[in-house]
Amino acid sequence: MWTKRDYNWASLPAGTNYIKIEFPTGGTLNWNPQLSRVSVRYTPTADTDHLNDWSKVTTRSAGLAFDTSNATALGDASRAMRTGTSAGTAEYITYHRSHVNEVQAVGLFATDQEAIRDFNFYASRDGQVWLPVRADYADAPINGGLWTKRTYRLPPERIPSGTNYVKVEYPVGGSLSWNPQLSQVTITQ
Ligand SMILES: [Ca+2]
Repeated sequence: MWTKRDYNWASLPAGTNYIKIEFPTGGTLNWNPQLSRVSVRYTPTADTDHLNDWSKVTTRSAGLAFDTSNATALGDASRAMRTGTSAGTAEYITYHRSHVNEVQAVGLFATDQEAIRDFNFYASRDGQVWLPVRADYADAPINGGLWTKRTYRLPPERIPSGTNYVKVEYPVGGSLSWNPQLSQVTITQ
């Protein structure tokens, strides 16, 4: 006659990276007790940068600024935009987050003014070597249909394992420095 005992911990302290299971000491039988199975469940945590300031951004290029005008029309109090329309080096922001699992980003496009030129997304293990990651997206009209809100998603299966850095790159060129605008970025770890 044996007894099967299921142990459960509802939650562990935040930031826990190691778990130790200790066997009892002493007793009369070295083969008792026996550890049958261990499972660890991990709940991803998501953090959103609303682009109200640069506090959540790790690095950024020089030619970016916030646009806080037309907050009601665009449904967002602050967005990050380019300050010029150079067709040369692309403007960008990067985030350093360990073990990135998923990324979502919202871009706002003045589609009554010019066609959408997409943001580009990159993943990196070390912040040096960047790999492009193709994003899915869904569009919704805003500002009475004059603008388009494009929600990008980089699904977990497309993000290389061990990704610790994410780069969001603006399109180059175009006719309007303030188009497109980056509304928010959510990184799930
Ligand atoms: Ca925002």
